[in-house]
Amino acid sequence: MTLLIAILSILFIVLTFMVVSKTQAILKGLTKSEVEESEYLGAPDKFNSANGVGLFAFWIISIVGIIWSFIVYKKDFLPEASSVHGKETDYWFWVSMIVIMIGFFIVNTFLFLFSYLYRHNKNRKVTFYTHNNNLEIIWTTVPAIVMAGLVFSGLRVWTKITSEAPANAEQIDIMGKQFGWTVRYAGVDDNQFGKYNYKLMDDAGGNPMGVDFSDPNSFDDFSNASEMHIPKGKPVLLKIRARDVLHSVFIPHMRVKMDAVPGMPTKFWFVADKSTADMRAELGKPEFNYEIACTEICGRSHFGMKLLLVVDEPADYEKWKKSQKPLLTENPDLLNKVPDNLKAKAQKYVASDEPAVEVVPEVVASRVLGNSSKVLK
Ligand SMILES: [Cu+2]
Repeated sequence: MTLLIAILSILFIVLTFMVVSKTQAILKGLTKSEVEESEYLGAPDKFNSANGVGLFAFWIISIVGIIWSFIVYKKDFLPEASSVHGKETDYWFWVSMIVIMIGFFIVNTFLFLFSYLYRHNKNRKVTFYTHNNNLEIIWTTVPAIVMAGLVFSGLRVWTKITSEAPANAEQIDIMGKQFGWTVRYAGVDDNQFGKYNYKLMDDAGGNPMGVDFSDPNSFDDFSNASEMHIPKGKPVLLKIRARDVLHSVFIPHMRVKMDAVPGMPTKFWFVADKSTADMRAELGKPEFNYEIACTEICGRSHFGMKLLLVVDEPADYEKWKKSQKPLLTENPDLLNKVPDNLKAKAQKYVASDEPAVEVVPEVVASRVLGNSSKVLK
């Protein structure tokens, strides 16, 4: 690779030098009184032919290269979208791509063909042709109509994607921080999120998302820093926030992308229509997993900022939700943050029917580090 770059660099320098010296020679030629007879203008028709043929050959090689690279690298494209809106955006992406490519090929074919057909010939006089109204009307209106069609159809899809989420959407609170994602669910008892406040964010205290425990809706909220589950075929609304710097939620297979901005909550709703199991079968890859990546350069470990995404069948999803432990159960010390008048209500989540587990400091540390592995005594 280094050798190739070196050869190309030398070639570039040599060609630049040749262009400069030729230009100087032509300029010198122009100062002569008998321009028509000059050695540089008109005389070397064979050079003009070589240039014309070379330009057209360049275009043919380019077309072959474009088609070849498309065929060879098609296997690296993302598979068909796993979300309802994703199929629609993909459709319009390809419609735009085809329209643009048709225009690109027509314009460039004429450009290179004309530079060959109408190369200089001393026996041919240039026609002075100022304009042609009909031609201008055609090449203005046709692209205008096509472009307007693309813009309006895109706008229609975009309005739908960014519309309010359906009322039955499964809501998930997702927070980006250097360097990981943490998700919170509203809990199976009330299905309501408790409030949060950035002032309450406390990694050491087991509350990295700043959940407000003076709000009883928080009591059954549960959180996960190692994976996010969503149900297949149901609308999911991501409530997106960032704790420190700009991040961006990116689920490539779902065609989901939305910035996470500190101090400015954003959202994105979508319907996943292929479960993790469906995708494994479709791709023939039993180890396939969806992932949520960060697509905003957010610091040194940006590249590692990802979260496992599991798309479950709705029944499995409900089962998974029930198996998750509320924040209060995971970290009983959080009971101290509950106001006295609500302690009785919160107690239910702390003293569960299971035998009391003693939480060792490593549990808190592992949660803060975004690692779900629990170290229990
Ligand atoms: Cu990030």
